[in-house]
Amino acid sequence: MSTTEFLNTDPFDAARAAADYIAEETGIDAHDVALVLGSGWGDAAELIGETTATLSADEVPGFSSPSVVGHVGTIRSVLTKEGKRALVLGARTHYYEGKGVRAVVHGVRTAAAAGCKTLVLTNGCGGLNEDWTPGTPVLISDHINLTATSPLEGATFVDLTDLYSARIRGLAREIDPSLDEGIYAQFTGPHYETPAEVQYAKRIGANLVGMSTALEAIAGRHAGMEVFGISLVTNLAAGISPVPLSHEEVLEAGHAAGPRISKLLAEIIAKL
Ligand code: 8IG
Repeated sequence: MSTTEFLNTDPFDAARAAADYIAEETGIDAHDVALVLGSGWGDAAELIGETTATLSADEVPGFSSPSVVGHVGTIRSVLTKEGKRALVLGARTHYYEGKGVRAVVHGVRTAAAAGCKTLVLTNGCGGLNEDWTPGTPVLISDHINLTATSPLEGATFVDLTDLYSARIRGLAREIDPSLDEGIYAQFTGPHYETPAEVQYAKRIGANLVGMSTALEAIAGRHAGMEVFGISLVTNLAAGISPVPLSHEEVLEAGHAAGPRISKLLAEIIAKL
């Protein structure tokens, strides 16, 4: 499916076509849980189970290769020890890529069409709480959508009161009681915030800032999935620390967090 064809197709038909392709190529008629891997989470899928099929994102209808180097461009079918089928989407489309909101949530809609009842969204983001040193995982309890757009079109009035599943957050805290919760503000990016924008985000109630997740969560809820979101704070948001972190420190912290967040994610999926 070319970009033009994709834009001219009903988004739910496009998701159906992608899900049919995935079922055909993986040999799995219905997946149970979808996992979207954000920055810092690439290796976290390894512990979830055994990968039984790997598709390149650009071969699946409506998907395209990620434009950010380091973002994994594959779609994998993983079999967990508990016998659940996980669809691991390593190919997130960001709003800042300019492909439109339909493209941003195509993976989420495809996951729903592929049978997924649970949507696990991960991301790397900036933190506003100084206690959250780089490498800290934080459960998303709610979001503020600052993109000025929605994945829903027309008179689609979806209730978002309990968008981020309290049930799954509870499971995560049973695994690791030290996990904090935060409110995620999705900015459009691709630039990072100014210090004034970070203070604005703080005043309106956010403590995590990033460039993804909120639009996908809305589409996930609309598609009927139970949504769980978890952020990896990879840096303090602009202006929060008087001493700017070095890029090396950030990379090092993210790397050091790898085993902890991988194990956490695997244990959450095992408990769903
Ligand atoms: I990694 O500080 C990462 N992604 N908007 N702000 C925004 N996105 C991010 C940040 C950040 N860090």
